[in-house]
Formats: sequence, C-alpha cells, structure tokens
Amino acid sequence: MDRCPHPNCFADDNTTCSLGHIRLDMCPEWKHVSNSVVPPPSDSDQMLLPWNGLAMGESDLNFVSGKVKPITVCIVGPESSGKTTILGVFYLLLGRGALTTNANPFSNSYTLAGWEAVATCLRWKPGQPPRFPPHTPSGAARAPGMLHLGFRREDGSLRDLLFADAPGEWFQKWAINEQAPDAEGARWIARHADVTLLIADRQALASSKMGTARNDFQLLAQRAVAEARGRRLALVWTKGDVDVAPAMETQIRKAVASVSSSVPEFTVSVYSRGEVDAAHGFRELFAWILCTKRAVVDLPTTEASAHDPLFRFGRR
Ligand SMILES: Nc1nc2c(ncn2[C@@H]2O[C@H](COP(=O)(O)OP(=O)(O)OP(=O)(O)O)[C@@H](O)[C@H]2O)c(=O)[nH]1
Ligand SMILES: [Mg+2]
Repeated sequence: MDRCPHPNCFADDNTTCSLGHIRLDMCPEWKHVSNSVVPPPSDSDQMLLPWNGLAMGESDLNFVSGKVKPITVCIVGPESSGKTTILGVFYLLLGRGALTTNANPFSNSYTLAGWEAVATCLRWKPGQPPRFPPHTPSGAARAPGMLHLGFRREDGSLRDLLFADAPGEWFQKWAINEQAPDAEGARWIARHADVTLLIADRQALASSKMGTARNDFQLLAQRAVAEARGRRLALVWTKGDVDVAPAMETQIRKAVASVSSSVPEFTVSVYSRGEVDAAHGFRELFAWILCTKRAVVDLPTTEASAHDPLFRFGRR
C-alpha cells in the first residue's frame, strides 16, 4: 500500500493527513508517492486542519492528550457481542440530546466522521429500516481506532473521553494466550484502559453454544479483571432483550466476582423491554463512565519548619 513519506503521517491508511489535506492529491508530500501533479492552490481562503474526523490512531491522540490525559474507555468482548452497537447508540442518543443530563453538556469531538461511520447503519433512512453496524475488521492494526467525545464538567472544565472500538478476534486470542502475536491490540487496550466494559453477550449465553460462550467468557473475564488492576471495570450485559437461564447468569457473575466483589452491572438493548425504554440502559452506563475520575496523587503532608516555602523541607 502507498505510504506518505512524512514521518508522522499515516495517509492513506484510513487516517488523517498530518498536514491537514482532505484531498491527498492536494498534499505536496503525497505527490512523491503518487507522482501526481499538485493542483495550484485555489483562491478560496481554505483553512487546513490537521485532522479529518475519522477514528484516531495512536499518533493522532496528541490533539486530545496534549492538555489533560483523556479517559480511555475500552469495550472488551468476543466477536459479534454488540460492542460497536453500544458506541453507535451512544452517538445517536448524543445527537438527540438524550445521552447526558444538563449537568454534563457535550462540548466537542475530533472524530465526528468516525462516529458517523459507526452509527449510520442504526439510523432510519427513507425506505430502509435500521441495520446493525458491520463487523469490525481486525486487519494488522496494533492499536484500536479511537473515537473522541468531550464533555463539560459542572465546574466548567472539560473532560475528554476516548472510546476504543476493537474487533472481537483480538480478545478471543488474548484470552487464550496473553502473548499471542496477533493480540497486540488487546494488550494495548489492557495497558491503556482507564475504564473497561466487559461484555456478556446474552444471545450467545442463551444459544445452543451457550457452554462454549460461558467458557470463553470465564477465560476473558479472568484476563480482563486481572489486567484491570484496580482500574474501573463494569460487567455489561448486551442484547438485554434475550432471556438467559438464571443459573447461567449466576455463573457469569461468579466469573467476575471471584476476583473483585464490587463490579457494577449494566444491561443494554436496542429494543425496548416492556415499560423500559431502550435508551435507559445506555444512559445509565454512560453516566457511570462519565463520573470516572483519575486517581489523584496523594502527596504526604509535611510540617513546615519556617514560613519561607523554600525551606519547607530544610532542617530545623
Ligand atoms: N437481540 C439483539 N441483538 C443485538 C443487539 N445489539 C447487537 N445485536 C446483534 O449483535 C450483532 C453484532 O453486533 P456488533 O455491535 O457488530 O458486535 P461487535 O461486538 O462489535 O462485533 P465485532 O466487531 O465482530 O467484534 C449485530 O449484528 C446484531 O445482530 C441487541 O441489543 N439485541
Ligand atoms: Mg465491532
């Protein structure tokens, strides 16, 4: 595949031109790759922005992480367990102003095109009912595509969230062998996740292959809980419209609780269940994600020996 010679540019690997050109044939660096003639600059006062709104790769993250380290939310679960659907629903609810309360209003996003790509299938279009998002391809990527959202806090400051949408194959390989060569993306997630959503797929746990699904979950839960090492982790039941045997539910809870007894639980479904609106579970889950705080550094208190702060630690 053609690669841009610019050291920090990964065009056209479905990512941003680091010089801000939306059309690669307008980029002076890209002409070395394609030998195309660079068109003369147009008369319009076009402003170049060094991002294109698609999901971010590792080196694009500087936009978000330069100011304050963002909170990275990772969705860990097997293939087809409803991970991408969660992100798509978050985005659609956000667009309707129904994801958060007024206390935490939406501020900005660097990846609106990436969110659109995830959510577009879930929308009603004229003559076409909504569909589920396509399977997330695993490819050769070593880190997941990141989707960004910024929210304002009650004190006026901004909180940046990054959501990692990874393919289920990564986690299945990682659960079996932590060092598997093609599980690099899953290891990246384990290293960087501030919040882990561990997915229990109710449809798989009620199907004819429920035994395999349960064993796979137990293996993945063991790995994810061990790697979380005190960071936030929640058990998220997806496809909440599907009934699962109570004995199976107990086994799934046990797999998580064996390591930590205080793991919060959420149930989400794109279908309404009786009186319960489909948005309810997603809103609850998002509210929990949003109240994540970074662990603060606890500096030891010292007794001042003099008024001058310079000599605070000096000898008496
Ligand atoms: N019944 C029901 N099915 C759902 C729900 N959400 C998702 N699904 C089904 O689950 C399938 C997979 O959903 P995805 O969101 O693509 O799953 P994923 O975990 O991102 O899958 P990979 O990208 O392959 O790892 C969809 O195609 C739907 O058939 C739900 O709330 N209820
Ligand atoms: Mg997916």
